[in-house]
Amino acid sequence: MKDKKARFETKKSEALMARAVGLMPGGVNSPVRAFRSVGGTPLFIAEGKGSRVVDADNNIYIDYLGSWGPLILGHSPAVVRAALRRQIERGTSFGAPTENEVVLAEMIIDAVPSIEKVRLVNSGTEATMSAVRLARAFTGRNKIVKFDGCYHGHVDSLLVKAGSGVATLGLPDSPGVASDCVHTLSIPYNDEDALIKVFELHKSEIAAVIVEPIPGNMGAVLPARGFLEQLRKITKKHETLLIFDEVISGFRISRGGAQERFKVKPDLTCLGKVVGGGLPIGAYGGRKEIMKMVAPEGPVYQAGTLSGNPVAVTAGIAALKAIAKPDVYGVLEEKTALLVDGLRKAASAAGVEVVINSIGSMFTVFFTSSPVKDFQSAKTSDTARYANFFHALLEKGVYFPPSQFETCFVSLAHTKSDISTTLKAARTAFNMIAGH
Ligand code: HOZ
Repeated sequence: MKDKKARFETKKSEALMARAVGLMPGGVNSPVRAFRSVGGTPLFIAEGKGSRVVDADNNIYIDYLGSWGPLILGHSPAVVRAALRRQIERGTSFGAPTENEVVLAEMIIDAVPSIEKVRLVNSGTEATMSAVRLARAFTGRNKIVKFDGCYHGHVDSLLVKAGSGVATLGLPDSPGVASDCVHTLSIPYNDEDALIKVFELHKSEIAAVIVEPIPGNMGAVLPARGFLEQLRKITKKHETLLIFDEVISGFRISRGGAQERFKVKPDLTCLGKVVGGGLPIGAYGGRKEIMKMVAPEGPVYQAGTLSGNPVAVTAGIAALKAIAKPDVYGVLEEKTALLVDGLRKAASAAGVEVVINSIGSMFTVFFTSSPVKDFQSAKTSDTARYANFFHALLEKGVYFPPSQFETCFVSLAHTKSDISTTLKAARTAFNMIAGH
């Protein structure tokens, strides 16, 4: 990465956005990155290395977006680059099985406690879509229970009271999915009473409960003590499948994801870009008895030319090998604790009320005084304050997600010096918010 100029100027990003808006809806290929809820022009990223990204105007930022989570090793790690180079020499897509698919499947099954058999797909959305279809086929039931503010990709039946971009833009449930929605029941996260009630009302109709065991799409939210266990208990009792959407928490919270950390085994698990080292991939897997219903072993159809694509699979193997080394998660947590502790102190010194939710290497700064335990409480955060905080950090070279309802991620590439630079920027940002 070359020496970049220090001045904060965004003329090239602005010019690119002016071209983009006429070509793509909102100028982007995914809504949150349009900066709609924080205002201003999205930065067009030209390069990423380690903990940093560089935009089209050559501004450098310490990045806590991390491509929305999968970059545990940071941007463009040498091991992944080398593996990709080797694969690209051999070919990029065959539409036929490869040895590396077997290797990646073995690695996933070895790491994730509940996965006995796995199918690779192309995205987290494809994984949740397929898992829901499979759950319906396995149980012979139709209804799906989800939680308000949890986001499972843009699958029709799961775009109900969803987090991430849907929450960011303050959209009601998306038009165009009405007929499927009648089978989706959304209840508050961490609410055991609501869970009991939904089963009282619909017990024998519920095919599956799908949940982000650690929600990351209403900002980071932690499961209350016993909540995941209660979920497991009630789903087992009613012979409903429990699906963990670990697109964010898989390999991020621990090698075996949230299910390993909380020792709760779902029936099916969905994984995303993390198993491709940040390249486009997804996976769903679970008990053999359920997975054997997937075609061609069983009748539940799901397919794709690029499923198990050799490029993404190769990157995934290299990344997962690198994070299988001892103490990766200890180091990540130490760095995150240092940062989060510093952020809390900086906010308090400036007299700004914040709640910072943090687990593993995930965290979110909410501008509220009440605990954030579900979507309702996440929405008490002052999003205008978040927008000011976001822009103040950006000007100081620190890139947080451009929405209150997303999560910051710390990678192994973040250094102590990155963290102290971030804290210095945060002190300025909090003081600016407090009007000092
Ligand atoms: N839904 C993604 C974050 N949870 C955002 C994807 C993107 O805009 O790139």
